[in-house]
Amino acid sequence: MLKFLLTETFPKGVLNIQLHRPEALNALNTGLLAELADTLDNAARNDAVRAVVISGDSRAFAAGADIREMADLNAIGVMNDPRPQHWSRIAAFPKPIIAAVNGFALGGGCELVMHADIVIASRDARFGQPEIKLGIIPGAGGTQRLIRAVGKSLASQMVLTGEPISAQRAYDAGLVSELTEPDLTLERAQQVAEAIAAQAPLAVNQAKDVLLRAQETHLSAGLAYERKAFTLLAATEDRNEGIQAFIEKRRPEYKGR
Ligand code: DAK
Repeated sequence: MLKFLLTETFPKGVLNIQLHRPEALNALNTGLLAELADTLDNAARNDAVRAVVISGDSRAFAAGADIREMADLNAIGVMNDPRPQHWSRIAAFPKPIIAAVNGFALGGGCELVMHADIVIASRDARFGQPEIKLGIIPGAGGTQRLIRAVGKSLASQMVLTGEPISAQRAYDAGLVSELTEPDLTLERAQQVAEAIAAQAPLAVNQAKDVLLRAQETHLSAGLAYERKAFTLLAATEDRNEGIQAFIEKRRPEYKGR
């Protein structure tokens, strides 16, 4: 029984996860993060799930880590904090994640957005890393992923001033792939997730893996990694099905084999 999330799996292979702590603007307390990591672990093992949409509500995607909870932690508490392990499990989820962002995505909320493969945002969304205003710095990859997403100058400005940016700015900088009207964000994210869920699952998972690898490595190693994944997929039934369906002018029926 989940306390901080609402989940629904749709027949076309999309799992929707809604962060649900509206009284705290969906602040990511330890319980919520644990539920999210557990839910994704289960989804990784469930063949019926091909893509995941993570959303908040109209006011906030998530306003960061739970500041009240953080206030109780001393240095030893931070060292023994289970949250980095939850974040690692979220980062290791092998299927595509689409973030549907309305309202605030701040601190850990912005970092969660950057754990998604694709970000669809409402025109009223705000993205920021305000930790500096609390005397701390981002702790779930915010400095590293933000710089890769928006470049050095804008990332440094956001992290060092703590000031948020608009959805338009986030879109222009490449943090967001599409902007929508506020009441269409979730619907659009679901459409994108369904489009992915209709593709060959093994190819989708390999594509995600190789795309993420691009952030970890230099070009020649990344290209070699891509070549290995490409070759591996030549051994799948779905690759034959995809090509055969094109030749026969019909829709492919992928089996994940
Ligand atoms: N934590 C706890 N409660 C929060 C919250 C948060 N981050 N953000 C908002 N709330 C609560 C408010 O306290 C308020 O509760 P009540 O007073 O009604 O009980 C309720 O949500 C509504 O918020 P406001 O009344 O403040 O709403 P406004 O519209 O006036 O302002 C706001 C919205 C988003 C501008 C404001 O709430 C705000 O500035 N929130 C804090 C944003 C923030 O600083 N976020 C960064 C938190 S630090 C780590 C990994 C990650 C992190 C740390 C460690 N490890 C792996 C070790 C991440 C750190 C952070 O994210």
